[in-house]
Amino acid sequence: QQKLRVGLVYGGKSGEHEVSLSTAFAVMGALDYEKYEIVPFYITKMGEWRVGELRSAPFHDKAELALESCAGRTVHAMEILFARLDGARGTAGEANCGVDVMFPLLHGTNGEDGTIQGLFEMANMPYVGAGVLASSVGMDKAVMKQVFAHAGLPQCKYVHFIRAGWEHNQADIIAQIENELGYPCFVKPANLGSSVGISKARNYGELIQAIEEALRYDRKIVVEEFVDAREVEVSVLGNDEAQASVPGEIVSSNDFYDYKAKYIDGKSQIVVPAPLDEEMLDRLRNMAVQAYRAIDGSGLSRVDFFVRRSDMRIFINEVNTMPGFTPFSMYPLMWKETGIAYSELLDRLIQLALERFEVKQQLNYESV
Ligand code: G1L
Repeated sequence: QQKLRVGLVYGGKSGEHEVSLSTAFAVMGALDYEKYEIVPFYITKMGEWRVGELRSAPFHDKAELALESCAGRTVHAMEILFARLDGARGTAGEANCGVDVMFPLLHGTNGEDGTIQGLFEMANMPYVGAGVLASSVGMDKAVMKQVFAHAGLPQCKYVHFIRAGWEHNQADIIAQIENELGYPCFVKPANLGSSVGISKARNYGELIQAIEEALRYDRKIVVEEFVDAREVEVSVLGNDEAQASVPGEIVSSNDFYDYKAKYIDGKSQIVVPAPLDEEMLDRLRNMAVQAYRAIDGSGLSRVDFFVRRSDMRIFINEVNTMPGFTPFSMYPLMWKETGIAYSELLDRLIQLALERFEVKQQLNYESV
């Protein structure tokens, strides 16, 4: 029985380089080496790809992920394209070391997601997680909100515009924000890749400042109404018949009393299941799958909601196709509580990648 070769791609130019390394180390440590071999692909902060040797065990030390000894063996991202076009099993001598499935653990370069997925599509390689469309929709808050609206999912009020609109109609945009949203409101770059550039505006002066600041990070801006709410999240796993996990809640330490919670940082805790009644939990799970379908998700996504304190109304916030993914992150913890342990989650994700690829190959053959 030949082992499946998994290409772990990590690092990258983004601000989450270090997070990506910790995640890759955790994933590498949890894979079943009876079933898999791995090929590490490290993308340096400069955007250079270093390809490691085929391995049948994890690295002992996280520092080895940098593939220093392979520094001479670098490939251009585009070389990945030459590997699998014939559909045959590759060999270790090829640019991609003959991997069977790619497992990307990073945001697309410059935070424009869907890009690395596009590279794998062009190379005709199976890959774990969301496809091109879901990845890019999930990266653009403005487009994502329009998709949610079309699917009839409740969300908080918002206004969106691009830099050119701001330059020409500043007064109209401000009037729209003040009339429809009021203060305080949140100003965010539409591109979710950048966690920077987000601010809360309490008045006209702060709003102008917040928009100018956000425009430094993106040409598209989203302004959201303030909702005094609890933050509840759901993990979704699957392709066309996706399943939702038990919902979890992020509780800031001020609200935290005696739940059996998992520590995230000094300020917040994860509580799974979220302390809500069964009916609410059911509605959240259903809405999570609806949102997943609306963005055409595959593989996995974490779907984030607000539950308004005053009336317990649910608002969808966002779908994250590349959620935090260490064993202590929300996404795997919610599955653990639902009955799927971390290693099994990795097996399922790899299986889903292969299934999606097979279905698409079938379509391609039939159209020839
Ligand atoms: F490949 C998956 F499974 F789709 C996947 C890809 C990326 C899951 C989770 C992530 N997350 C990350 O890569 C990150 C949050 C560590 C970004 Cl740096």
